[in-house]
Amino acid sequence: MSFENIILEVTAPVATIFFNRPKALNALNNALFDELDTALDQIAANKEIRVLVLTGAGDKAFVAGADIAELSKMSPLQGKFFSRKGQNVFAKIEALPIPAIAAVNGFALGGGAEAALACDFIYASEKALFGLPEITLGLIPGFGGTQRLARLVGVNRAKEMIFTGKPIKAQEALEYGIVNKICAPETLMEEVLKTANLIATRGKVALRSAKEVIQSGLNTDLETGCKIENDVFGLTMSSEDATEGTRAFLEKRKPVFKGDLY
Ligand code: CO8
Repeated sequence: MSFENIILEVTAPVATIFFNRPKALNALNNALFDELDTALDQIAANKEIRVLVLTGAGDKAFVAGADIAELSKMSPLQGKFFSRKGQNVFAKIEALPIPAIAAVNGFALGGGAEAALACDFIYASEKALFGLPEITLGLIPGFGGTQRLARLVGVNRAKEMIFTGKPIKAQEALEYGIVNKICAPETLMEEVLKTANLIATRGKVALRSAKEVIQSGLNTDLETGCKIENDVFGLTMSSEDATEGTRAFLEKRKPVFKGDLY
């Protein structure tokens, strides 16, 4: 499948997906979701890729939301299916066996904020603006935003953002814990790639395990979460990477993680 609405750039060990509809500020339409879904499958199947970065093409937007022109023509049932499609594709980012970092280079509104929230963490440009403005359109977030934002920043802050529809700047997003780091626009990708490449040196099996355990644990109580951690810890110990990592430490050398699964 060739892509028109996204760009997939693979420079192993990092893959970068650019949302690529700059004339519409990278708004998310049906075709874009289909392409993103396919790209995520390709990335998950590629052993050489250890980290995914998501960003927006152009210098103005990460993603300015769902495509309002497309949305306005949908029947309620089509809207429901579209919402489900977006939820499923973003859930795929969350369930990806490798870490995903959002490099938010501008507007991250509505579906754009929801895309970023589905990533494992976010670096943002000083110019970034986060918001869930659906309420201003007479709508509510529909790609997981009501759930992920409330879990990340707490119920009351999420309610304020969703009820007012008012976007917040990068600094406030940092204070809320939405963003891990703010960078100058011209150094954003450099900073993201630096972190991505550092993560890529770590064991792929352990990264996958850590992501899975954190994610599963978030949706359960502490005791169950620790039980999941305990089981996955045991499984992770059986990996070649774990043998290599501990041996390399004792031999005072850098580990070489192959990431192979038995
Ligand atoms: N959808 C479609 N086109 C868009 C969108 C969008 N979300 N955002 C911007 N564009 C287009 C504009 O129409 C304009 O196109 P044209 O040049 O052809 O007129 C072009 O991009 C540039 O936009 P502006 O001229 O408006 O640029 P400004 O710099 O003046 O403003 C803003 C930038 C503030 C980002 C402004 O464009 C804006 O407010 N955009 C809409 C933001 C928004 O409301 N997003 C939420 C959308 S709804 C949503 O995401 C719901 C998700 C869940 C859906 C569930 C499925 C049913």
